[in-house]
Formats: sequence, structure tokens, C-alpha cells
Amino acid sequence: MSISTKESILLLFERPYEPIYFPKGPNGIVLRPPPELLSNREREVVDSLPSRFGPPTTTVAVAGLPAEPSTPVSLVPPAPGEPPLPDAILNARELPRLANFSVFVPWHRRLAGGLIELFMAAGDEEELRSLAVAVHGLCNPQLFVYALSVALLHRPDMRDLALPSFVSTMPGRFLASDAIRRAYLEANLTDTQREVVLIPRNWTANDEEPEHRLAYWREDVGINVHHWHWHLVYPSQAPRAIVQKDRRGEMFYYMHQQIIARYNFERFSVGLGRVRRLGSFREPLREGYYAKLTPNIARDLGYAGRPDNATISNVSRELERVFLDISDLERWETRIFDAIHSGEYINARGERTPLTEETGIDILGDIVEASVLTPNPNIYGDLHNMLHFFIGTCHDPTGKHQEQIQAVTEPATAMRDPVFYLMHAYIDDIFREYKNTLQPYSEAQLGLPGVALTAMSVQTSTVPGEQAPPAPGVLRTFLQESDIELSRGLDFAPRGPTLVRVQHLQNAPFDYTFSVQNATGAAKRVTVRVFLAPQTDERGIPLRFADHRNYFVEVDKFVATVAPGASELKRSSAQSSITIPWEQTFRDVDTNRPPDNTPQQQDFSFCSCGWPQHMLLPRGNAEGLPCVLFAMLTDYELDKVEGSESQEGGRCKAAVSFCGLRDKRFPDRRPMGFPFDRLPRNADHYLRQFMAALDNMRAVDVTVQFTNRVLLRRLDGAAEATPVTS
Ligand code: CUO
Repeated sequence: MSISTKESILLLFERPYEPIYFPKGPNGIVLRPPPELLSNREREVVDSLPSRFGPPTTTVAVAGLPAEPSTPVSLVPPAPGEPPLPDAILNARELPRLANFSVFVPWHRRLAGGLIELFMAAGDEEELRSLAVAVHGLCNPQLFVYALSVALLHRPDMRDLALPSFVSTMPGRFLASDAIRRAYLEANLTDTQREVVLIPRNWTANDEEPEHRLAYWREDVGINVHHWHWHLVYPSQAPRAIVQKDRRGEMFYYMHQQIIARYNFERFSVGLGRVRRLGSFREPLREGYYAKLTPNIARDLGYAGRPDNATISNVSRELERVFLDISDLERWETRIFDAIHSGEYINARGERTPLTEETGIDILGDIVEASVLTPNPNIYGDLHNMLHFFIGTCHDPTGKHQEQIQAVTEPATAMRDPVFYLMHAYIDDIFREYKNTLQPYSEAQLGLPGVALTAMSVQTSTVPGEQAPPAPGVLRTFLQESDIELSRGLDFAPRGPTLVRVQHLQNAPFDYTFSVQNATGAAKRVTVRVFLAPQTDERGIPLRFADHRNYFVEVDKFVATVAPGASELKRSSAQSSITIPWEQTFRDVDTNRPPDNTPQQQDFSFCSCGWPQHMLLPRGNAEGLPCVLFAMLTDYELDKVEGSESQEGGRCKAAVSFCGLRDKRFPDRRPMGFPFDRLPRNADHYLRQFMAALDNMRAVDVTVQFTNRVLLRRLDGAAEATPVTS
């Protein structure tokens, strides 16, 4: 069996804790590193491998590091018997192989940034593979997977590669450790004896903890994969060309703001109030959390838990090289608020520079996050990343117990912890404070003369197992069980398919119909913006627009042409600009990969960024949660961005609103979240008054009704008619 150089690079994601020279892939390919990268003992092991695993079909000899690499090699002379290695690898070797890696840790970010730069600079596929093999063999596997993933997503020559789902590569970050342990037991059985491993319910807490009502949402594998993937597409430290994506800081603000809005919507669905905002760095964190995940399968060191009412302390952890005080966070916060209220920030040269209406939110996003784009790290520090770290080490702030970080300190797991939402609600509040300093939108900015949205409706398709479709305006959710293949991530286990079954929220597909009256006398291109929000607050009291706007979640945004006169636009929920289908989130690259050199193969990797389709809607409740569906038509001529005309982001289903378009500018000139990102002109107004004089907007009442039935996923992805339980 032959394998291309490129495809053999993907094999490096498989079972990342196993030594590099173990057989990989369904065909047992062995990537054999050059002898100088192996110790004497390893060389002996490599020679004995064919008899240990049965004959591998192919051994691929990987070239040594180039004598004159495209990347700078270390100036430090190698130790006796060691090959000369690039600086980035020498530095990365200082992170212990079995430590947990996180991009929220500045030292880890620097190590990753160095490796990404190294991988990006490799002259060709062969050189990239040699470097990747060297890093795989010598460095921390979590760091390796992160850095190589970012590089493969951004190298032009690798864009047709389909990265495997991270759930299958590193299942310990996404699935309960108990299920992983049972998967190991199953993996030891023959193919016919193996059974699907069921993920236990109520694994992380019980109903005594009110926040546990939302565990189904926070611990959803799909939203956690989305968050991890988003941080891969938007790394905070890497070569500048990768970090400096169009409106990156604004995207950081908007994507996370939408997560908070969605979380609050979900809270209302289960009868909880809006999420509490972290008010002070010194207050007790009522919400404890025990993730029960073992991200590092080779070593039984799970993420640490956090008891109820923990408080953060000054941090002095040699383990991650972080030495900071709470007063540092407070100083950064004060300076950020100074910038917001004075309308000026201090740039790298120490000059006061205006935060303009055009780019202010983007710069503020860079400052608050903070990525390498932050204009003045001495002044503004590293507020958001360090909050993840301070909270996530509050159980052992000096590291004297040698305890691991908590789940909240790593993007792949942070969204599982209730404290993530307190913390990001606080971050969101900073951005809102800034947005509140901007002029409210005028009618001219909000309107679209001559074009009216005269009616809007939604029709949900028949829920499997029911006789008729729901009434118009009723959106439907239920539970579903789906299987995920894990064997690529079960280091040291026997090979062969091993499945786990997860239970998750799902929604029935639905279609929108928009009736449009175009009196301009000519065809008109419009952007259609569609949002959903709860009708009232948690107590059932109508929300004034100034507050209501914070609960609107984007469900779609698309461009359409409306003919003169009356016409209808149709759109299906599956086309949403924020979501990707289940298959893209959990892609099994061995069985679902598009044929080589086909259009479908292009951009396949980038396609994995997006909110999962099964989480498009909030859960709702049994009676039907009263919601408002809002749509707005705007003039595409004013929205469009040169060079980003295509909404579809290449040849895959793109989640443009959350992930942008690959190598293009963000395809909508308006502020992200428009028109809900600013205060209204009249603070006392409600949504209907905000819309009153504007024919291009419409809001209709809908409900989201949840049925507590579990349906099984058919092989074609649809839900089975027969429920597993009812
Ligand atoms: Cu995504 Cu704080 O940035 O979690």
C-alpha cells in the first residue's frame, strides 16, 4: 500500500502518545524516523517491530532533518550524540512530555508559536514531514497536535488535507474518563465481540447542583470541538500572517458573546436565571466543577476539580512558568476601562490613539484576549487568558501539590465548566461597555428604502415517529444517540473499530419563508439576517430592547436577490451560516474522505470550524418556550466586502458568521452582531418600538418545544423513527 507524503503526515495525529515508529492507520503503516532521532534502545525496538505487530504493509523511511533547512537551526551546539535541532524543537522539549498543554498559558503559547513557525517555513512536504516526525518523537504530544494542526490548516499546500476529528485523536479531552476506560476494555476484544460503549448520564454531578441541569449542553462534544477548532483557526500566537486575520479581535468578541447569549437562552429553557457575571476577581466562585476527564491517556492525571466557593489567589506556578498577582489582573482591567471611557488606547509607541467606530472593537478584542496583536502588552497585559489560568489553578496556585490545571484552562474542555460562562460574561461586559459608548444606529443605517419584509414564517418537518408536521411557528427539539469512532485515539490499545455512543440535543430541520415587497423597480441584492431570542426574561417579564438585544442569537445570515414586486425567499435550517453538519464535526477521515483531487477535498479541513447543527436551537421546554424570530433585510451594496463575494467559503459548508472565510476578508462590512450590538436611540423602547418605522425588519412569535424522547441516528444521519426511550 503506497501513501502520499501528505497523507502520511496525517498519520501523525493517530494515537499521539504512542512512539512514532508504531504502525499507524488501517493499513498498518510504519513511519520510520532517521536513526539520528532514535536512541540506541529505540533502534532495537524498531528492528523488532514487524514481529511484534504482525507484518506492517508498508514502512516509510522518513528523511532526516535537512542539512540546510528552510528554517533556522539552533545556534546552540548539539550535545554529544544528539542531532542539531531547530531552536523551536529544543525549546519545546522543555515542556514535559506528559504535561497538559494549554494555549491559555503564555509559555505554552510561545512554544507552540515557535513550532507553528517552523512547520510553516518548511520548504516542501518532505521537509514538513521530517520536522513533524522529529517534533512528534521529541516533544509533548498535546503541543505537537496543536502546533501541527494550526500549520496544516494554514499552509496553502496542505489545504486539501482532511484533518481527523479531534474527538477521535484525543478522546480523553472530550469524553468521560470512565467511558474511555471501558472503550479500552472493548478494544481488547475481537471485532465481533466488541460492543458500543455508552456514555453514562449524570456523570459529572447530580441534580443537587442546579447548574447540572445544563450539563447536556456544556458537555456536548460538538460545542467543545467547535471551541477547540475555533481557537485553532484563530491562534493567538503564531506567525503574524496567521494571527492577523481580518477583524480577528472583533471575531473573538462576537463568537464568545454569542456563546453567552446561547447559554442564557439554554438556561431559560431549563428554568434557570441568566448567568451570573464574575463581579470581582476576589469573590468566591460558587459554582464548583469536576470534569472527570483524563486528557492524557498515557498518564492518569486528569484535569483538577474545583470545589464550590473557591477563590483565586496570586499565582506562582513553576509548572507553567506563571508568576502573577490578582492585582496585576486588576491593573489591566482598570487600564482597559480607562481606554474604553476615554475613547483612546495606548499603542506600542506609548501614544494615545483613538478607538474608532470602525476598528475600535477589533483593537479592544486584541487587547482583552490577548493575542500577539495586542498593541501594548506592558499596559494591557493578558487579561482574558490569565483569567482562564487564575481560575483554573485556584486549587493549587503555587503548584506545591503538583496538581494539574482545571478543565477551564484549556479550549477543548473549558466550555464544560459553569465558571467559563461567569468569566466570559465578565469579558463580554467589557466589550458591551465599549459598544455602549458608540452612537446608536440611525434609521438611515437600519433601514432599506423601497424593500419591505412583509411576512415571515417557519415550518418544521415531521419529527421521526410522528404522523404530521408541527404547526407553523413551532420549532422542535429532542434527544438523539449517535456513535463516535475512537480507535485513532486509544493509544497502546489493540487496533480495530471502537465506538462510543453519546446522547445529545437535536432539532428537527425547518424551513423559513420570507415574503418580500421590492418597490425599487429593479432587482435588489439584500443580506438577510436572522436571529432568535427568548421573548421574556427568566421571570416572564418582557425585556426592554437595551437588554433584550443581548439575548439574540444569530441563526443565519445569507445574501439573496429579490425581484421587483412581491416575491418569496426560502431557506432551510441546514444552510445556517453559523453551523456545520454532524459529519463535519465528527468526520471519520478513513471512511468519509472525499476522493483525491476533487473539488470536495479542497478546504475540507477548514470546514470543521462551526457551531454544530444539532445545537442550532436552544432546547426549549415541554410546553414550548416562547421565542421571537427576527429577520432584517439590508442593502448588500453597503454590506459587501471586495474579494469576499462568495458566501460559501470554498466548496464546503462554511460557518461564515463564526469562522470567517478562509484567506478572505470577513464577508460583511457591518459590525458583527448588527443591529443588536449597540444601544437603541431610546433606552425605554422595546423591540417592536425599535422596529416601528422600519419595513425591512420583522419579528414573529415562535415556540421551541422539547420532547424528552431519545432517537437513534441512522447511518445516513437522519433520526430513526423508533425512539430508544420515550
Ligand atoms: Cu474561547 Cu476564553 O477564549 O475561551
